[in-house]
Amino acid sequence: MSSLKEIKKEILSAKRIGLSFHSSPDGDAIGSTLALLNALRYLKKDAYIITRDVISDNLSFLPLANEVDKSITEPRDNTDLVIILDCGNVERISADLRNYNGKIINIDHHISNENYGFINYVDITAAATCELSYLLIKELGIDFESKTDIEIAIGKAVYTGIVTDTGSFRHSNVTSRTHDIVSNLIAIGLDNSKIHSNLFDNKPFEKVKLMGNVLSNIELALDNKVAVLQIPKGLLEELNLQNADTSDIISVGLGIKGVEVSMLLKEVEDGVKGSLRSKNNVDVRKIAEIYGGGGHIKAAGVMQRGVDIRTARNNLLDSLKKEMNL
Ligand SMILES: [Mn+2]
Repeated sequence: MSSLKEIKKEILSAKRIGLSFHSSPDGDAIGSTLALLNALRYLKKDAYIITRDVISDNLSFLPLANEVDKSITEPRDNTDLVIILDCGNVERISADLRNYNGKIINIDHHISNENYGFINYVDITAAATCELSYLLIKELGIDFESKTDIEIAIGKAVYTGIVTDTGSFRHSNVTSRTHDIVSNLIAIGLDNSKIHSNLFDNKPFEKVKLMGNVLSNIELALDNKVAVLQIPKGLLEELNLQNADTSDIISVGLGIKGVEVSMLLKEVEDGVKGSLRSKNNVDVRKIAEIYGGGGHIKAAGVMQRGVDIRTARNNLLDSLKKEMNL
């Protein structure tokens, strides 16, 4: 793994820096990127966001979130550095880099990261890429000790990625470093409770209706050890929620007594998107990888193209059956 010092050197010598993240960005992708964007602007660097995505409603409170608006989808002229955060592989980057020949720095915590950068800073012990953004920003000279507005602005973004990628500090990816970083942010005045509320007590009414519908059709499979949740395409259209984040619905399945794996299937234009979460020892990344997906041991995602939702469900259950020795 490269060092943060090397990344600092590249940032300081770059003339124009583009930042991007994984498609359908979550709290960590957005948080780690906006933390760095705020820091770079403060340091008077010419930096901007490249993305094909728009920001989800519950992340729009973050400083500079308005710049995640897909107005720039490929590097602007004279960009000599692109930094990609929280994205394991090139295909998933939310930016069009086909005509870009400059340097790419890859900062991530996914175990499946393909080291596609000129510099790769991949720390799989980080609970969130936001931890790495925080460390890099400290390396850049913002010490998170002086209680300034810029430190709070960056802290909001860092906290957001950490709280969303750790299930509010309940997942096993949390380390003492995770708590150290957050402890420091709270010491300089970060309002953790308010951020949590912005993130989670902010659902559109239709989203709650969607949850009700999906939960009323939940099924248990494989000796009641796997919860299966399905979102047919028509349902999202009916509720006008085509772009909504549905990642929180899956955790309800995992909350059921005796369930070890929760699976959420979402029907999209060209196939079925699957999310998998595991409670104990089942490595769901292995299951996702069988169908070209990836992720972490306890949280993974996979897109199955050209199949209907029933086939996608059966494929994943067949693979889980073998993996779980059932
Ligand atoms: Mn992440």
